[in-house]
Amino acid sequence: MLAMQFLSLKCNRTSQGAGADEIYMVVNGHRASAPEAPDFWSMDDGDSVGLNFFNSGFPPGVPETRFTITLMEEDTFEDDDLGTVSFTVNDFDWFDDFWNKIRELKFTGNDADYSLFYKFSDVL
Ligand SMILES: [Ca+2]
Ligand SMILES: [Ca+2]
Repeated sequence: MLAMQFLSLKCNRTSQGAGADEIYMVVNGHRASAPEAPDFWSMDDGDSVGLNFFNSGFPPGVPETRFTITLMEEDTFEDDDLGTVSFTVNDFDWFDDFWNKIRELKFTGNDADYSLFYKFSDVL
């Protein structure tokens, strides 16, 4: 079945406020973050983290299914929303190196600048 394969997340600029960001993602309603506690990636300007997971919320044979990805920054009282990107596979050109192309999503809310790299993958 078709899935998003998340490759890496790069912090080009942290969000408003001093110091590093505590980043997690919400992918189709499910929180995705660092594999061990603490439950986020601590990221500063120029940092990059390798990701190695697939979105698993995508039913087989349903390219209309929507991917919705939100990048969040954890704070003590209220987490900051750094932006949401939403698309379906049908928004892309199947004949333009569909499976191999490394794609980038940008998240620029709260004065931040993050790049999330992924590709589409056919997983069993
Ligand atoms: Ca924070
Ligand atoms: Ca914050």
